[in-house]
Amino acid sequence: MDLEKIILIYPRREGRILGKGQGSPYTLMRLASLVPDALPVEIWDEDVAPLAFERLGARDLVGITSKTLAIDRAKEIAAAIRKRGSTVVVGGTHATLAPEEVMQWADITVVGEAYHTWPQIIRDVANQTAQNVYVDTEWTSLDGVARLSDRVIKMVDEHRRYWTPYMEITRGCPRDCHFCTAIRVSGKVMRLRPIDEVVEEIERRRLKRFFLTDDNFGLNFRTNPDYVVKLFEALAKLDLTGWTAQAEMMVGNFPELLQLAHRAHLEKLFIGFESINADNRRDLGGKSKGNVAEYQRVIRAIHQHGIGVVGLFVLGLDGDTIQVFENTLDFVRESELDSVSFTIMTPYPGTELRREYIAQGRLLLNEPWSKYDTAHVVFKPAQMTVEQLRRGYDWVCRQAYSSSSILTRGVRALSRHSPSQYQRRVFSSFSTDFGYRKTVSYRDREPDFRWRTPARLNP
Ligand code: B12
Ligand code: SF4
Repeated sequence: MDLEKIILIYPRREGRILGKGQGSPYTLMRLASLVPDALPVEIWDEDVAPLAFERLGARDLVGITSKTLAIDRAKEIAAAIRKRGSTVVVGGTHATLAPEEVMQWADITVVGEAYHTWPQIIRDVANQTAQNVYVDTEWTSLDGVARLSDRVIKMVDEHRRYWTPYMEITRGCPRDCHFCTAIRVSGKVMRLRPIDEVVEEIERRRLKRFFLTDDNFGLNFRTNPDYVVKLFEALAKLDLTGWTAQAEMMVGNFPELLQLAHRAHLEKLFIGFESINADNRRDLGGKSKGNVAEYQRVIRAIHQHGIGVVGLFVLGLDGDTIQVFENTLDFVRESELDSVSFTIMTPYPGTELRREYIAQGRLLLNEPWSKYDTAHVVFKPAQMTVEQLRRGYDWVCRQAYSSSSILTRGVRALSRHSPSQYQRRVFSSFSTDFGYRKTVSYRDREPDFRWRTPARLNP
């Protein structure tokens, strides 16, 4: 069969923010770049525009990317597409973690990275020899893999249509936190993209700012310092406004690298402190130990080099009682964090955590996948009721994301820069907190959630 076109779909979640999509569809841009030049390819991002099902026919191949929280929408989209006779391929996080579920409604299910299987699928569908499942969990080298093509860069037009461009420099994480899905999607081997390819991509995409998709970029400070030095030297030469990355707190122990990072235009590090409660030590995967004095030291050490710190905290771990909410908020207020994110512990499919909850009879079995957005409780906490965790989380978010709290943190973050930098930094000083506030506000749809009404912590 001669394929007519390939469509790649990102199912709706956030919608647009002030007319633009939140972040560029980087996953789909990489996959679209693997489509042979002779075949037309399009990216349909449902957050940015409604899906044009009427344009699909029997000779089209449609790929859908999947996160757990959007999988029900992906399923609806697949059904609509199959009615038009097109072939549906589903890959990404949820397809990798729960392939047996996705196989029930997709023509083809893709497990793992598709850098090698996706081109194979295109060939097999054209030859009518496609299988139901393709698995790629070899975690092969990233050298020269899925370089963004010019036609894809032009088609996506990310500067005009999106607020945040994404970029991958390293992939994987050798730690094995029992709640983490990222390692099951990106592998446990840390892989590094060649620095000349990274620089070439930044220049060709004309990026000034970007958010790294790397799950634990900071770990490279310890495991691959030579690579990090060379990367920072190369980035320092570029005309960048600033970039952000995820890291664990031990980056605070590498002052020379932080100094170089600042020169390389690193603007903010998202640090997984995870919990201020030392009773959770066992669950924190060895990277943070609930030692708040150490957290404060690390925040100061990073700030000293002119780099901002976004603190990431998880609530509802087994050591948490209702006291954790006030204690976390107190820590956030006392620390000089630039922005904060709170998530509720979430037992994603494929994780050790989920297996534990199931074995202990603690998983709430009737919750839909859409509630796996880290802002809903989908399990029974060990030392609280479901309702207490829910209300406590609401309360922390309402306090921390009130307009005055966001303003205080944003102004403080801005004041760390020289006045000549204010104009450049004003957007990023406030955007992270507002982004998180928007994520939490999905809860607005629930009748008893109000931004301004104080919640009772102890119902
Ligand atoms: C960047 C990122 C984001 C960005 C979004 C980027 C975007 N436009 O999609 C932001 C910061 C907005 C974000 C938000 C959230 N994220 Co996020 N995010 C990531 C991260 C770090 C990297 C993803 C990425 O772009 N990787 C680079 C690209 C090139 O690789 P890839 O996406 O893995 O795609 C490859 C394969 O999966 C496969 N593939 C993917 N799709 C398809 C489709 C087809 C057809 C095929 C053939 C193959 C295929 O091929 C690709 C090439 O190898 C992942 C962690 C991870 N390692 O996956 C978490 C991750 C996906 N996020 C996660 C979560 C939980 C969230 C949030 C709920 C967090 C929160 N509390 O706000 C929100 C949800 C927002 C939403 N709308 O879905 C979880 C998902 C868990 C799950 N089971 O669904 C992950 C796995 C991290 C984690 N905590 O474990 N996220
Ligand atoms: S350190 Fe982060 S990316 Fe690595 S396994 Fe733990 S949670 Fe996952």
